[in-house]
Amino acid sequence: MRKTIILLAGIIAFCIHVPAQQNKITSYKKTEVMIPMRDGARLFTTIFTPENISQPVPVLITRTPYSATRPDNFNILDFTYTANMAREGYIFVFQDIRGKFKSEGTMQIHQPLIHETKKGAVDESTDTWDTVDWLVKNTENNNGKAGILGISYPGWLALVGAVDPHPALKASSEQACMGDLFLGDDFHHNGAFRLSYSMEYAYMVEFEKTASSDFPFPQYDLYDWYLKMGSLKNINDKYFHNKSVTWNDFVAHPNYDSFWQKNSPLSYVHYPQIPQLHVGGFYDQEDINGPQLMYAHMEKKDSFNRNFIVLGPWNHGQWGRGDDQSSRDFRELQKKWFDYWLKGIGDGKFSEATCFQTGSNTWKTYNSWPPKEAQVQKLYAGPNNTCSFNKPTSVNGSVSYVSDPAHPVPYRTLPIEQTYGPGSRWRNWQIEDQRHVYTRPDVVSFTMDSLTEDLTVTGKIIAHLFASTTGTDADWIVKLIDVYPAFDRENLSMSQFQFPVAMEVFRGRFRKSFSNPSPLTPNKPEEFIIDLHDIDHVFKKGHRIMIQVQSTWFPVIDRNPQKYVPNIYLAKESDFTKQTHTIYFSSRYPTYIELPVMKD
Ligand code: PG9
Repeated sequence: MRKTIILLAGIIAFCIHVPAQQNKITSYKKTEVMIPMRDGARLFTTIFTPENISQPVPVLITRTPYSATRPDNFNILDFTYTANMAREGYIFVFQDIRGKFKSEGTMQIHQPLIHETKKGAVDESTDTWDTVDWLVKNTENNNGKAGILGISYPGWLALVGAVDPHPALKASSEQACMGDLFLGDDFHHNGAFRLSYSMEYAYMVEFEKTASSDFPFPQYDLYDWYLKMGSLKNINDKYFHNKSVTWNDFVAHPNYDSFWQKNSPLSYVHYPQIPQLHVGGFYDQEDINGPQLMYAHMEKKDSFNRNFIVLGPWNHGQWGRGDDQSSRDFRELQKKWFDYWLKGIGDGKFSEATCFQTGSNTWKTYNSWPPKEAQVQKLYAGPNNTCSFNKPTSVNGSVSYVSDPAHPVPYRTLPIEQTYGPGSRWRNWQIEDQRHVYTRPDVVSFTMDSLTEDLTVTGKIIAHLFASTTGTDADWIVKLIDVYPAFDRENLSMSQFQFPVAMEVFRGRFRKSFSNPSPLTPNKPEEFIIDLHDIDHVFKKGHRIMIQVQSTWFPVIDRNPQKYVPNIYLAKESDFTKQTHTIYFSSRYPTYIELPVMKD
């Protein structure tokens, strides 16, 4: 009996010892291969295999248009994003997608999944299938299971790689994927064109196959450069000369036509065929919408409970590289996710939604997203630059400002560096103090009294803006701002800091339809409904809530001529006109923001 107990104890100790042994992985071997796809194109792939492992491990794939070749001295054990997983053993795979860097074939940015409708066609989903198939058959010491993850474009690749997946592909995590490129990410937001980002991105990705080159701007601060560049038409006339397919698509498809509709994952990603962990940042300057949109879209058909979401206080992909606690915590969650689906470790109990709540700065979990228990309260703009939870009763109430495309409001403090250029502050502009525009005459702010208790707002923020213009088109930028107390004696610069909790732009012509725009009627008040995305934020006692409205956000958003023209990408310089815009806060036209408020 004693012997049995000792033997049992020995077995238990051995079992417990297995993960400890895995912890000791100290080296990886790197190999480079060309993996053949079904159409004959071969894709360049780097594989990092752990050395001296005692049992087979899963494969974790990242596919990218930004180069799978890491610097020679790259050590997967030091790669912040997955270092915790590397220490315990995974086979890491990085692949150049077709047409980029060392891979064969032709790249088309954000190509829809054509294999769904065209038999025999290849796309990023079939390329993922072929890659997984090759890897599980050819990679030493793999356990027959694969996962896919990535941030941004690689996040979209993880999303579409999980459509019609190879049987060995067991889990995916799309992170900051591009959702709909007309409605909400990268290239446009609600039909408004993201000028500086899109122009610089198209140049970077399309002008050279084997490099990501920056547009050769002759100056550092680009606010002025974009202003002098004038109408969008000049990009082709002076710089691109019709050589960028993506730019030409912008010009050819100014509305949400079948080109953008087919391009949207809403049309070709339907439900989670394998477990999917969507991950997004509340302050993502590129793809804030993708994870929220795709989670909500796939959730409608998630009968197998495979759809999950994590949201945190991050800029684009910060959770993958950040040294802050929330990023580190996320990477532990990411490890648990893949450890469970690919190694069978853990109980597999993942919360439907996991959010790092800002303001309270704590992690929260929810059974549904947005949480059903939140109750919408309407925050109304009011007279004398105030706002409150009381609906306006006066029949009159409005404020006007002149919006001049020749003097657009900068979207962030100058200098506006090249998006990915040296010293660029692009990553953090969504958390900049909005006082840099507060005093401009073409920005209006409505501020509430100080809160007497904490107010927790969790879920989707929707603005209902009642506005008019003397022109026939207009852009509306609405911000929900957390104004810090008047005196922060420990950190003086945070006193009255205007923290933009949520903000978004809407191009007026699309108020009735993104596919069939129509001119605004001069001086006619209309309602513009603007989705400011999901948040989880505590406005603390002593803080004030502010609604801020403006009509230019330059040069991240191109200038609206404010005179209706059929195609803004072809507008003439003379089409750009100064107009007076009016925001209403009357009983008939009550501008408000819907806040989903959580009760304790
Ligand atoms: N957000 C990026 C992007 C994807 C697709 C089109 C344009 C930009 C990215 O960083 O991958």
